[in-house]
Amino acid sequence: MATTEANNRARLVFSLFDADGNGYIEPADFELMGGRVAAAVPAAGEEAKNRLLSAFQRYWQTLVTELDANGDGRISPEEFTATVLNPQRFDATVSEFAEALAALGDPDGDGRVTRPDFLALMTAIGFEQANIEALFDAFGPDGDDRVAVRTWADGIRDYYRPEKSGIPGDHLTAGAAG
Ligand SMILES: [Ca+2]
Ligand SMILES: [Ca+2]
Repeated sequence: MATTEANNRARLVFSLFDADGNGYIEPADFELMGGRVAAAVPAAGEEAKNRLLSAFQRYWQTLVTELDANGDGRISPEEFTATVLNPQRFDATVSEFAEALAALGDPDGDGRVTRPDFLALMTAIGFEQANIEALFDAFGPDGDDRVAVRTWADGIRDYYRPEKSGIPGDHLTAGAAG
């Protein structure tokens, strides 16, 4: 059973990953979003950017392999709902994406992500600023207003857990779900 919060989180992911807004997730959406996210932190190295781009590619491959029930080469909102029904099929892909995204937010490699870099990356994915700020605060930033790369990556994994509610990631759907 997926919680209401988990379904809201999945709906939000679908709407953002449908980057061109045509109602389906397709390879073009991942190209669009990949380009945006890779450019969000100018100080990030090529290796980190390429890692993120390949994580996005794997994400698409997993979606089309696991969810394209009618075989039309694109993922409809109805097909996407299976992500919360069969989370184990996505664990490895989500984890790779989580690590790659969080690492991109740490260009100087100190294991911490600053608020401006966090904001830039999450805005590139398509989240709203107020939601992003609330999430960052929920992660418990340190005295220099940074959160651990590990905390963020774990937060992304939690976001995709269908049994979870009341997690920091639920700040992202506030006012956006429905
Ligand atoms: Ca689309
Ligand atoms: Ca389909």
